[in-house]
Amino acid sequence: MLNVTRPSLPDLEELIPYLEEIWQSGIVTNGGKFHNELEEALKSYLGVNDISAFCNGTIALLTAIKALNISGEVITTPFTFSATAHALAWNGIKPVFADIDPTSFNLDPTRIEEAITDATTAILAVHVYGVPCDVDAIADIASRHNLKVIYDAAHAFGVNCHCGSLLNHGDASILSFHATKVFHTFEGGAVVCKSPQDQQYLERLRNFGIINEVETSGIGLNGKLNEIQASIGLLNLARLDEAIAKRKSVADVYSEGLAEIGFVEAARESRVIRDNYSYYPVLVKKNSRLTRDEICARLLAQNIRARRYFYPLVSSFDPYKRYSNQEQTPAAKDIAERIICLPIFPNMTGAEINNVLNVLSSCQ
Ligand code: T4K
Repeated sequence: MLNVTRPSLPDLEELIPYLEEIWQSGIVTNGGKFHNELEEALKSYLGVNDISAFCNGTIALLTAIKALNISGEVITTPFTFSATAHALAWNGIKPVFADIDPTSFNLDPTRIEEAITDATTAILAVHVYGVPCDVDAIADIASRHNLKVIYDAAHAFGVNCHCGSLLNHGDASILSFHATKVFHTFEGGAVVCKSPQDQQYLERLRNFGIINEVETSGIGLNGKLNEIQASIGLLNLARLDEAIAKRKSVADVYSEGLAEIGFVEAARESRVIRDNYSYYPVLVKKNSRLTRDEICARLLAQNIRARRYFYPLVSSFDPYKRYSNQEQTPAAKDIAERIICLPIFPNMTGAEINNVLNVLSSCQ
């Protein structure tokens, strides 16, 4: 089966020395040597002042929301993975879904502004597929309405926008290091905060709120990344540029092939200065002979499991549907009904890419 992604794994022999050292030291978690080395390496790779590693992206987001003391209502996108809205709801916050821009697939700033009420305290925007949100417009809205901004940058590892690392925008950005991501630690995540005080408080919350053996402050949780995850991260980071270059080659072949196939359009956007090629989304045109689901079924019949990220919209899920309505976000509804994410990963072979293109071509 050709899945939407396949994780890059370091050579097993490279991992052995890390495991030996972990076994010898007996320190397997709670801020061990490799954990600290990974945080340092990530700071310099990503071009950020500080970063805190987490056990996964969802817990990273949950903790960032808590650290920033966000409450009430938060404006977010329905076109995302469920974790984005769930992290708000777990914090007792109401996610308010605003519509997206049909070219970037990210929150449309004008729709954000319309959704602001007296209860709004923050904007939680997602850089979907690693394409940067309109960070300047969002910063402007936030400062005029005194709102915090969190970016769910789960897809945006290593992405640069017009002014350097995308992660330097907003009060905090969160990353996912899940196995399906460009950079991974099997499971993992991280948070970059703008303010050093927020970063410090976040790190305390990551470890139950513990200050010292006798003092705890803040309702913390266990968000720590362990030493084996950190070792995988260090090994993957060393090969990341190579992996991203391979992803780019796959994307280039797709783009060339898709130019000949009329019923889909490549869905990429121009604000990216340095892309990570984490996903390869295509949109099925409205006048296409086959529906998106019929095309996915044809691909599956040839053992190609493309994915409909992000269909259905999160706003239609059980916890949210009682107060949200897909008709209020027509652009998101339309994109969710026409999107297909094609398989893309560093070691995808030419034959695998051609297979995908051939099936798509036969759907014309
Ligand atoms: N915010 C956003 C915007 C996100 O997209 C995500 C996660 C988060 C927050 C939360 O971050 P984490 O807490 O996950 O760190 C996958 C991922 O599990 C999820 O991390 C990701 N977004 C989401 C978009 O995709 P599924 O349910 O589609 O995963 P699954 O198991 O179907 O995997 C996809 C394909 O990958 C499989 O067909 C096979 C392949 N695969 C997967 C795994 C786990 C492998 O080849 N090896 C593997 O180990 O959610």
